[in-house]
Amino acid sequence: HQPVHLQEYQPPAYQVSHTELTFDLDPAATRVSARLDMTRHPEAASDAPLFLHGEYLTLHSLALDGTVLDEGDYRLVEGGLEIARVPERFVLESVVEIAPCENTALEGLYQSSGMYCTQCEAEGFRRITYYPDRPDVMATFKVTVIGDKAKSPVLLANGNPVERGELDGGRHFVTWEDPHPKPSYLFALVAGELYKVEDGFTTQSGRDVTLQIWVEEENLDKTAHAMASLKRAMRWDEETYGREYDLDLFMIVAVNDFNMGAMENKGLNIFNSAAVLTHPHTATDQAFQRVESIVAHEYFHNWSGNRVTCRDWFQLSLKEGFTVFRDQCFSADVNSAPVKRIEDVAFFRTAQFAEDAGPTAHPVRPDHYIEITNFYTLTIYEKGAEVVRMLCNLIGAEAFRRGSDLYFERFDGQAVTIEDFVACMAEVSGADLTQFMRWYAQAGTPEIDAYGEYDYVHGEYRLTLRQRTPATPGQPFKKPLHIPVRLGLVGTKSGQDLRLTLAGESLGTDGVIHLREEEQTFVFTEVAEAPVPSLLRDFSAPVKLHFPYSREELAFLLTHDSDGFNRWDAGQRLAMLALDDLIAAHRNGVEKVMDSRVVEAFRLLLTTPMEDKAVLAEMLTLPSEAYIAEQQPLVDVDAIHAAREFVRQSLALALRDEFLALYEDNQSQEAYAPTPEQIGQRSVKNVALAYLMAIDDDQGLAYCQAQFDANHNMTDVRQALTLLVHSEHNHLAAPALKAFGEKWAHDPLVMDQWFTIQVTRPQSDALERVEHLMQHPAFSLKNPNKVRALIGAFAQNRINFHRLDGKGYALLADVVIELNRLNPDVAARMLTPLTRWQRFDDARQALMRQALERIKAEPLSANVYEVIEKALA
Ligand code: HT7
Ligand code: ZN
Repeated sequence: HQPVHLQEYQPPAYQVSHTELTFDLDPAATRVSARLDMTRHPEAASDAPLFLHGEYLTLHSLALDGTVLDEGDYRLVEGGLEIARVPERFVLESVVEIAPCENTALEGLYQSSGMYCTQCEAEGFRRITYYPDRPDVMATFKVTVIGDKAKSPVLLANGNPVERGELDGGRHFVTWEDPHPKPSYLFALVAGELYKVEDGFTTQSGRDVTLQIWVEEENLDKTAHAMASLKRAMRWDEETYGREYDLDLFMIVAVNDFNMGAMENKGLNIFNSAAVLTHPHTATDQAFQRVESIVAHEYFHNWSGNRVTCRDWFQLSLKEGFTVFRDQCFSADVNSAPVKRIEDVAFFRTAQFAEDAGPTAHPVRPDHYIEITNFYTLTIYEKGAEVVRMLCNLIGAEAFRRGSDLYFERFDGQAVTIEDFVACMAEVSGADLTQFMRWYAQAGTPEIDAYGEYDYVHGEYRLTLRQRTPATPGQPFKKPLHIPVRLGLVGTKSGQDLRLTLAGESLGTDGVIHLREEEQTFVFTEVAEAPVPSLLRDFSAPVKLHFPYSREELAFLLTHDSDGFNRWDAGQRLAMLALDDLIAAHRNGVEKVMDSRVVEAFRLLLTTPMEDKAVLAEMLTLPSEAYIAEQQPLVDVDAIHAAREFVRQSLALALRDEFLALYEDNQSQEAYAPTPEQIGQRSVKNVALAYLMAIDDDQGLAYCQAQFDANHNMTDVRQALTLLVHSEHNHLAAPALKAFGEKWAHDPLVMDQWFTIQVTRPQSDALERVEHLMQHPAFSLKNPNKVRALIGAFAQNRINFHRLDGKGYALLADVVIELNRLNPDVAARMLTPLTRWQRFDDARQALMRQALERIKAEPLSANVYEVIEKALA
């Protein structure tokens, strides 16, 4: 398992200008014939050997310019095939055989519920045929798919269908042409018994595009939301980025077995069924919103990724960070913008910060990797998006749009680098982004220690900011970053944002200061009253900000800050201070006392009308156990759980009537629609119900059971079932679970929810339930959704996964060992919780390391090997 280094990048010695493929499909013996038109790179040596990637292929024949090559003319080497001498221009033909039915890694061509499908990003195409499988080799493709007419009536590939016909032996074929040059990772093929829903979209220039969503027959009624989302995304990209779709046909296919959410193959997006199928009876509001954002994300890749792609995989965030930023802005525009930001940041600060603080920390642009699949991470995606957001805020939205226009125009049809993208932004804005580039190179979460002083005599507010980025593996020393800090000064008397004057320049009432040095003091003049600073508004940079706020100041910001995000954050900080005290009390065996300031802050929230109910729901939600753990120097799993439960119950006891009223006021009999208004109403109602269930309130319990029985929509049913199963009312939970399981036994996506609800319960039998459910006929280790729903969800059940007898760790290790054989990508991802062992007490550290060592002793895939090596380094 050797690492690849960014520094060693070399352009390909040979390009492919046109690729023709014929697939003769068979589960155990698919024949792939390839014809590649190849040309030597002008700068490559005339004796440069030709290397083609290839893995898990059985070679049948190879011919160069029509002459069959025998075994002396080429060499089969590790990871591919080499031909020592080739002409400047030539045609290479090959025939190989592959076995899709044996492919449990779900990379390359595989079978899912009887259909054939492909996943080629990042390096899956080399499992299909011999090819220069790298993103800087771009070709036009013509693909013929031959299949059994009865079993595979539908045969799809990228681009437009140009020919179809019947063949002997009950077989048929369809030929597809994709006129846009593309790298091999965007190739796709699907074949099977599929049914389509069709719609249309007229582009801004008046071209008609046919839109198709292909699914299994029983899912035809679950496509409407994805189709509506697709049309919204197409319009948004035209209006916001001036980007128009470029083929006559856009297809989405839903498959049940898929390693990630979806894949942006040119004209033929392949989706995990969980990321496309929705129905009010089977999918929650959260799932509806996830589908909308993933459909948009994949569609946006058509420009940010497909038309302009990555030179090499170190540049992955070029397409992923930018596209996540684009999908975040889209979701904010079509839903509640503040809630979208709060949700994204809450997730980011929990999960990406943890990644940045662990042994697998890496920069947004890593400089080496062993297995690129391990680098589809929160850092590449989400931190990459935060970096693009900072760029946008630094140069302004208008310049950012000019920069993106320039980028798409200048690099259309090319494979480029992050520098190319940033250079466009610098060119249109005149900004010096040299220091900013460090965001791409330095791993770790920067921390800012801030303090402020108000000088009554001179009317000045002095704000000092000091930045440091902790050491991460391979990067002991960090340089100062260019950090944009958006801020306001909220007057303590007026409760209003004060005018900001810095070095004689007016910044309005909501400005951005630029922290570039290790330490800088910003002196605001003409400050008429003592302020409370509202810092890092809208989370203007992906950093940890420490400011010695008093609880009174936080309560003040919670009600007075004009920035919605920081109002929410003030509430989270206030709750965190109370939680810190309670964690200490639990550890020291001291009686826990609830902070009345938190209760009063919640009372105010509950009694002040708030228009955006989804925001209210967020504000009433306590920091998660995972987030609280992130804030602790040493994670005390039990103390965190006990402290959070204590706060939940104290709030529910003190504000029982208010929560009851909130629940009752937000009941609705309207027909389900995933609108921001309805989602907000359901969120707030279900948050209230959770508080009532935390204290065993009779009325709350009755409402919970009634909500389950009413069976109005999956959001409400799932919440009611979860609250019952996570309560001590087994006599109510057991029949509800049974009824739900029987009713939805035929629907894999609902069964995923059924699994998750059971293994996330806080009671001590959660692990035994996992063991039991792993034997359930609906569970399979070969299906990534099932693995995530059962094993992944259990690993998030912190008090049970981190049991002191080590059984949680042992169970995960057993699963990873099994998955390492079946699906290395998913195996490596499942390992993540064990890699964070340094954060726990000695006893747990020893048990977690023991589990890691046991995995290490196995013959490992590159994916698992790389993660284990880092975790145990
Ligand atoms: N660009 C897509 C990446 C992806 C992927 C990567 C590795 C293994 C399986 C995969 N499936 C999809 C997803 C996206 O960011 O849109
Ligand atoms: Zn993506």
